[in-house]
Amino acid sequence: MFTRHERLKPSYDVVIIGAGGHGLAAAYYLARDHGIRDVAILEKGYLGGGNTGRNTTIIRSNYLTPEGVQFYDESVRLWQDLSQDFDLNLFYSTRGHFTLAHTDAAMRTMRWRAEVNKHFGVASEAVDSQAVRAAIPMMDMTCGGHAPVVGALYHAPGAIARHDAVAWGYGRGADQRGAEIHQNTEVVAIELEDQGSGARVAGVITNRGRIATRKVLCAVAGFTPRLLAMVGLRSPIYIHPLQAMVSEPIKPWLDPIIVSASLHVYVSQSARGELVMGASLDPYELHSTRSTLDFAESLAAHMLDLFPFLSDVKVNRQWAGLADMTPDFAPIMGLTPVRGFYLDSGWGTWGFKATPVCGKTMSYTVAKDADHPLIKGFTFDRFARYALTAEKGAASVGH
Ligand code: FAD
Ligand code: PYC
Repeated sequence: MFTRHERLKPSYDVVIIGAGGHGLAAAYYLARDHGIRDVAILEKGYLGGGNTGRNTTIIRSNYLTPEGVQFYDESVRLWQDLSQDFDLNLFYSTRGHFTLAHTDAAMRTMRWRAEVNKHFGVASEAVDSQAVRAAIPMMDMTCGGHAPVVGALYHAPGAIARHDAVAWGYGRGADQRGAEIHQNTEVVAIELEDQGSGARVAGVITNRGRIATRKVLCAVAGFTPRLLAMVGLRSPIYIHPLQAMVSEPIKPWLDPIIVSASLHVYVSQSARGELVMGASLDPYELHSTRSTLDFAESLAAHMLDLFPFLSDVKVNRQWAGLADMTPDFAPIMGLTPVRGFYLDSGWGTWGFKATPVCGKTMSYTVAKDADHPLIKGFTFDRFARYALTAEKGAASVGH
């Protein structure tokens, strides 16, 4: 699907570090919307091999803050046309998304989210337990007797898509428009110069040689702290593993996406029939993608609280990714104190759904050297200003 480039050029207008969905989408829109084609996307492993190829593909815009709701809503809009834009089937499938409430306090947060969502034209509503029972008749509404469902936040636009295909679609589209994708190419240092007006980017050093450039977009998710250290910046990002697993394929029976923060479990059924399941972050900082038996056991137990009839279903695969967590559960995007160094990070457990809107807004930001209006709530300097964008109440599960 992509041109193989044997050599790196000595310079590019823009270097993008990371060929995950975000880096590739930025390259695609830089070429398509801004006419910037002299772009190299450098990937230390293989295209889509980071969190883009490890996530559980939930797409939704039922966030809590006005900044979040508007941003993710724009992404959901962009998702609708992507298969046609790429001429590639992304298996985008609108399912509806239930966030279960097991307590009155949780129900209050659901109502709060529903009201903010509706204010911005996003289809979310708080529903009672009868509505949940009618929509998901196979669920044990008592959850094994220890966490009865009292209601839910229902978000009709909730969707899933094929994650690998998203990376391939953006990668192929960027490649066809002139951008170069270089796999097995690791950025090991970033060169800065300072001619009296503060540090600015001069180039990058890779395991295949030096590249001169004035603009670097860093889209490396779980590797962000290492890249920030290369330009002398610190952020409040901590890396935690996030694990997931899938069952063997079974006949389609689960249409909506189900999330229970109290039980630390979420599940959807893929087009292949696999149950795609996940839970909270591992509760310790760790740069590792190893899976654990503890995770599989506790997730399976919570799945059986919701759906006891699944007890004979086998687990097929388990894996983990590196989640770049911020204190307010919102991303860090845009300009930084180093001129020419742009950041798309802090995507933690929630960045897959944002892939299209990140590509759009970061390409604008790099092309114009000015933050896109939609990312104003997510800038690097918000921590210094104590102006956080508190999204924790809308995180998918207990993370
Ligand atoms: P990545 O896809 O991780 O790409 C970054 C790339 O940078 C990697 O390929 C890496 O190899 C490369 N790189 C790193 N350092 C260097 C270097 N020095 N030089 C060159 N290349 C480098 N989000 C949702 O919205 N919905 C979900 O349901 C969901 N589920 C998730 C489930 C799991 C188990 C995990 C782990 C995450 C989940 N997420 C979800 C979060 C989502 O996967 C990420 O936020 C998103 O994929 C980030 O995309 P990215 O392109 O920024 O990063
Ligand atoms: O952001 O909806 C989400 C999500 C679900 C699982 C991990 N992240």
